[in-house]
Amino acid sequence: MNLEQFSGVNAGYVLELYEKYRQNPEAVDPATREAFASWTPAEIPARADAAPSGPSAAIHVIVGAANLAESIRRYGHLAARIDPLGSTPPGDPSLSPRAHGITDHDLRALPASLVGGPVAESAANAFEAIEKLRRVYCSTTGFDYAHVFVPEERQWLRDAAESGRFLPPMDGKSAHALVDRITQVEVFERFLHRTFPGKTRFSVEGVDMLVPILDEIICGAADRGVRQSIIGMAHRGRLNVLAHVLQKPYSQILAEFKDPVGASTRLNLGWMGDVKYHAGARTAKPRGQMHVEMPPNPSHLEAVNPVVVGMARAAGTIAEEPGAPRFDGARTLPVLIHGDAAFPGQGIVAETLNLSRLRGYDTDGTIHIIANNQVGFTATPAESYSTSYASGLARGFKIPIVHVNADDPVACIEAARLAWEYRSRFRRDVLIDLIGYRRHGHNEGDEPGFTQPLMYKKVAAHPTVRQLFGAALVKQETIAQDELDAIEKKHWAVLEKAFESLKPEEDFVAPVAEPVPAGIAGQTPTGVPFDRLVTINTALQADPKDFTFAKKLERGRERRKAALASIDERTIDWAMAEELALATILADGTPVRLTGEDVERGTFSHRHAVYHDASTGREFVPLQEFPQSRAPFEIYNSPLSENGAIGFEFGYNIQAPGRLVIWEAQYGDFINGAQVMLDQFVTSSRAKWGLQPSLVFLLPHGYEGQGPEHSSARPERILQAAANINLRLVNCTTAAQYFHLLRRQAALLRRDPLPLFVMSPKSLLRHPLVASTPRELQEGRFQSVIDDLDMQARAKNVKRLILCSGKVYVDLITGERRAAADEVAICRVEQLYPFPNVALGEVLGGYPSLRDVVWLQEEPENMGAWEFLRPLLEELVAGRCPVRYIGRPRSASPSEGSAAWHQLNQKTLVDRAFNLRNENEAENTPRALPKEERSLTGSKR
Ligand SMILES: Cc1ncc(C[n+]2csc(CCOP(=O)(O)OP(=O)(O)O)c2C)c(N)n1
Repeated sequence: MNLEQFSGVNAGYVLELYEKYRQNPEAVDPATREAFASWTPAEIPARADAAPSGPSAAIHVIVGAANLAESIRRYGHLAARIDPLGSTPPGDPSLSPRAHGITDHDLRALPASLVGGPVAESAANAFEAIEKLRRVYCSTTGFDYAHVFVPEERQWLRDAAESGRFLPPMDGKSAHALVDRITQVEVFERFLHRTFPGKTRFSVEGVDMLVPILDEIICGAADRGVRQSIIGMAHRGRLNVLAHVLQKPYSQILAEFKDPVGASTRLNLGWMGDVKYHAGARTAKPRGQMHVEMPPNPSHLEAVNPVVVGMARAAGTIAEEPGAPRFDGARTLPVLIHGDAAFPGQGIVAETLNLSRLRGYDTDGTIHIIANNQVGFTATPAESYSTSYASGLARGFKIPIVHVNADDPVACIEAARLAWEYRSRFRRDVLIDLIGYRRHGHNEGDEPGFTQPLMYKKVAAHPTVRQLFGAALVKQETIAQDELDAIEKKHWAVLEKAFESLKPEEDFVAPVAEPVPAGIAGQTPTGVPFDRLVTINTALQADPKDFTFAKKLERGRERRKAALASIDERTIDWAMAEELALATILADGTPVRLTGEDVERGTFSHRHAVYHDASTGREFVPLQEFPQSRAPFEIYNSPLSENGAIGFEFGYNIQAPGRLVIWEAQYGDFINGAQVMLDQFVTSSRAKWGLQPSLVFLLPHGYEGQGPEHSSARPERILQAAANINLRLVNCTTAAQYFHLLRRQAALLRRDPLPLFVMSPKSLLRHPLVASTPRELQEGRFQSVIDDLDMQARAKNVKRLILCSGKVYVDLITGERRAAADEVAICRVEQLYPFPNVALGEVLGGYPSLRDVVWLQEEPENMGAWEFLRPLLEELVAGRCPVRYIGRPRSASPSEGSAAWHQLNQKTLVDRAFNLRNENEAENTPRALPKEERSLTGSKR
């Protein structure tokens, strides 16, 4: 036997203890002293990695005992009985003394202090201490925290588990309260089951302890002064949590089950709403001083995770003072409830966990609970994840995990208390893996026996947690059987009464968004007096003390300093317009948050909102420093995520509707990685849930020869989702337009909030034709349509009106044939949605001799705005002349891959635009699907 076999922490621990003993025998407890007294100096290696070849039996026994203890702490959860359906835990060989070359007899001869920790204090010897350790680690709770790398946290978790200090006392009063709550949870489901047979409710049964766990966490947090808890969860158990944790009235839930067709709210065809198990809620009365809130969520599992975390971040962000805002996580507690198949399967979970420790995203810890019913629809764990547990992903993020058997209420409450205390103390995420089963099929009309016959035989014979816990309490004589029966009757009676007195038409509360006040957007004044712009700009461009700018950036700063020397010079480029817009918004008192991939510098190295001292790296953020500011400015480079990052900003935005929240894509294309967030939250949440988001998206867009992946922000997708005035989509062409657009969005945050999508420029960021004069910032306002200024004097002669949007306008006006094309006018549609019907109508009215109206775009015919606009334009033109299309032909890919082809195609577009002779040619008219595409859907195939 060689000590090297026991190298590592345990050997080290024993040797450390021995060293302590050698220096001062009194420093160790008497039993350890006695054990060490039998060692001879020659047998003791100086260090674990310098072990001699033949240490005595005493050393091997002592090291074996220490290793056994460590193995139980590390791997004990593998032998824990955490499955209520009784499957055999996998176990681990290292949990037996034999694996360490020792016997129970050996352990009895050793002091308990070798095992260490609280269990040793009341144990007579190492054997007893090990047995106690097994009861902690291998019972109905699996403490899984060895992957936590911070020693202080690991020590705390070890002590928390082994001391049992979070175990709730089960005296008569607390046992009564707990069994009452469990009964309420169960009776609610059984009542719905009986009253609405077969109706989908995604019952909590099998993981009923979810509700008491939430109670415990929320009460713990409320006692510690947390003001708001935000719970994110999917379908499973949602109705139960809404009823019992968020106090949503039974009458309202029952009315939703009745689904009153013909109720007044349904008579309006614009009503959309959502199914009942997606609805959100907020407690009407606080629990203590805490409100509990649950945002609505879509079916897309786990998609609500970053939204909740973003909400918590916004709620904890103190945005009253200018400068950088402060975050105080002690105000808010986010709780996320996951499914056991969804947690490992949905990438958004990893994206959200990755936000948890980032500067701009940290919430001081989220409590995660996996409502683990050991099945996902019909899929088994073996089909759902490659990790050992459903919670495996959390390990990589060093999140402590407590696996707990959902049939042991006391263990569940202990897990909840430990989780809250850990979160509160270390301000980090923690996870409870609540392992139960699913009493019914995936939904209540589903037959689980088709796919899980054995499991469901067990489930059918398995008593509920209420029955098990009740029986145990009766057996212990903590509570009498008739008391249990009375509790059950009481809860039935409450539900029956609510049902009998139900008036579905009145009790049904439909979500309705505030109607949009007509025309406010167009009337919003956004100009800023020149003097004020000069004062603010001077402050922004002032050099901070002892700060060395990078040489190349100094030139840019000089340009910005000089830009307001004259009111009529075209000196304001895109980045400067943005900086002045944000500064004036802050000076008006509206907080701003700007995030996205590399936003601090800007993807195109144009923004420089954060400077880094060239010699020290120190940061300087002018928008946080200028004295005119009355509100905080936060700016963070986001992690490399779109779905998680947008979900987070959406949550932040709906929680703090008075702040201007902007997310910028690296290139507009990449927003398609967040299609779930766009479809499920940003564009539809108003119609489904009555939310009023106002998030701003800056999406670099434009055909510049970079290929299919850096050209299009896919405006067609945004337009497809545009209806009922649910968003604004803008593709504007001047720095001043952008300035007014941002200021308008800030001004409308309270009065007319809508998400804003901006197709933002790339090469045009610095283009002289896009630059504006200070006067345009002072006097103008955002224009949804800009008519052709050059043509107005000759409007009578104009035969073709070209309508276009964004960068292609610059290609047109810089085209060789522009100067000579007297009969062609070019009008910019700066706002694509809401469609500027009136403004465009006025433009058309100004050209009496039109022979055609052309929509010209860079995107292929099946992309861009054309298919959305065509019926609108045809209606507007009303048969006066044909409406034609000029653009790339239909294509499966957004653009050509070669820069040379791009140039050729772009030139062809421009040439066609000015070629009036081809007005009857087929390629200029709207075309039906090409033949070969149609044949694929034809009857012969
Ligand atoms: C993104 C997404 N994919 C698929 C589904 C369809 N679906 C709904 S529930 C479910 C099973 C979820 O299993 P689990 O996460 O274990 O939760 P449980 O229903 O068992 O509570 C599936 C596949 C969905 N809602 N969302």
